Amino acid sequence: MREQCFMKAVFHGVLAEDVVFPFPELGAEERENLELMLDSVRRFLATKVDAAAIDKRHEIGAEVLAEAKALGLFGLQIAGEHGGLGLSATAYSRVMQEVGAHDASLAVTLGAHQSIGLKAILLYGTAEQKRRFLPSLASGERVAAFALTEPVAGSDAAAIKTRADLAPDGSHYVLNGSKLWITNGGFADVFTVFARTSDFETQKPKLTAFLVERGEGVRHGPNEHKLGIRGSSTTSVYFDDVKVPVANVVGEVGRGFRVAMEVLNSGRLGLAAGCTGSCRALVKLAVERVQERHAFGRRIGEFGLIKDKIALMLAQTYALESATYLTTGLVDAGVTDYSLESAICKVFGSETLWWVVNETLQIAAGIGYMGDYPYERMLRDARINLIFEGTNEILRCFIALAGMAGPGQKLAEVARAMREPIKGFGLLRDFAIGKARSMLVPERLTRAHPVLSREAVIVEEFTAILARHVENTLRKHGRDIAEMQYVQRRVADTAIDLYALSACIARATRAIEKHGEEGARRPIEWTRIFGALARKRLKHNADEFEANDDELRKESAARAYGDGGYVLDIL
Ligand code: MYA
Repeated sequence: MREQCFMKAVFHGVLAEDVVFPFPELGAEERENLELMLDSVRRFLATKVDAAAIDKRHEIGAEVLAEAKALGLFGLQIAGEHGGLGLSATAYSRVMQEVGAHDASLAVTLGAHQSIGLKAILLYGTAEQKRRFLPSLASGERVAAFALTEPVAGSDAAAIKTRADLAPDGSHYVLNGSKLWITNGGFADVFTVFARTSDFETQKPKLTAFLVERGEGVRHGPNEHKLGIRGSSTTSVYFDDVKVPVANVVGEVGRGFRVAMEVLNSGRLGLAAGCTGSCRALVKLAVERVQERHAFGRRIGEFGLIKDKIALMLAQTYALESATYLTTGLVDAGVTDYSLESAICKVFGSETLWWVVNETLQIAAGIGYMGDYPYERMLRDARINLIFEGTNEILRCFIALAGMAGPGQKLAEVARAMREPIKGFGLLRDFAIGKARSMLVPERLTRAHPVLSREAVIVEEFTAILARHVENTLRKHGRDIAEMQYVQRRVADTAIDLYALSACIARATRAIEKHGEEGARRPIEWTRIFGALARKRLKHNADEFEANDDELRKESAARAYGDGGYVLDIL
């Protein structure tokens, strides 16, 4: 098992290229099984799932859900011994991609059930819990939901108020509290609930994860009226003196926050896969539209500005697909820490989809805005991805701070060693050698195909720049970096581009090695287009590390809080 992943090393200025090269591939048998599975999923989606009707009726419908269950779609990653299909992270994501391409409401329902709802049982459940819960969840006889968010705890997940008090005889907990915006809340039978089990009054309490079965004391509110994913059920869920057996604690008592984070790490990958599917479906719609629509005596696809949109959509979708499946490949290879990569995939996936859906609607122009066509529904459906499973803002902070934690620790150790130079001699020597080496021999992506050398240089150059800025910032500001969100955003955006471009290069390299340059024309082209886009953003962020108007913007916002909004007028 490999512990550390690619991006944490990047923050130290190190390109651990053996982690991303060769780009992961499914084995022949798994690939064959997956193709068979995808055939039946596609048939089911095409013949039974009417996305427009689901959106209008605000429900998926019992018949569709029953068929999805019969196909095994509720137990994709649950092991065969518990009645599931036992798919790898890659195969699971590939199926979610297919569903996401067809209908977001169904993708979200399936994702809430197994990407996050029952995931804690897979990751932390005891053998007894797996036996007790998984078979009925795999068949879809019971549906799961993930209950973390509360009225006062959204991004600040640790601030939840729901509490679980251990009964005096120690046999069960008594659960009280309310959860907000719970996907599948209207019909779920099993909830993974996060509650305080001690430190009831503190800001950062110890949380515990519980498996709570619907029964006495469990109620849900009405379905929320939503902008998109209208066929999915989103409700409040209330727990009033619910008796939860001690045997239903998942993971250790007091370690629930870690359980929630690990579940979300894997959930965010499922979301990125769904976004990949939607992007692919939108590119198809756009390509069809530009070839059938005529203006000024020509197909609109012949115009340069339309071609530009299509080319950028292709390149961004390729980058998203590459980053997503690089990460699922790492998970399947046994990498245990992929928290940065999955957060990157979630942010990059949701923003790529939002951009692609907007451009596709723009290409469709008038009809894009009308309710009789799929574009506006897909736009509404796509919007939530920037918000749930961690808002993109909080995830940018997470990417930056979690990435900088390693270099921060190292600098602290060096500072300690400098105070005790004799004891810390070894550490200081290694640090000095590492510094000298990184200045003389910059890190290289030696395994990138030479055809992609320009793109590889972008990764090399900006990895060094990122590491330098991280170190300088940490030296100058130390722990205060926790409050410096402008810097965090730049660091996170740099990390996102570096990861996505590395994934493109690794995948295109594999394609060239297998099919030759001519056979790999698309991956090469899209890597180049994405590389050029990424370079502009990376350069912009690097420049802004040096000079920016952060303070001016902060002051302007603070003044508006006093003013109560925009106060100027032309009158
Ligand atoms: S579910 C609700 C989603 N909610 C969130 O995602 C909450 C976001 N907030 C957070 O993630 C945390 O509160 C943050 C930490 C990150 C802000 N992996 O001191 P800390 C460790 C591993 O930073 P805080 C929903 O929306 C950290 O290292 N560890 O904590 C579903 C530290 O460890 P240590 C992690 O300041 C909707 C400790 O935790 C991670 O309180 C349905 C404390 O950290 C991590 N990631 O805030 C979706 N993070 O103490 C269905 C932190 O050892 C979707 N730590 O140093 C289905 C898809 C469909 C697709 C459709 C497509 C069309």
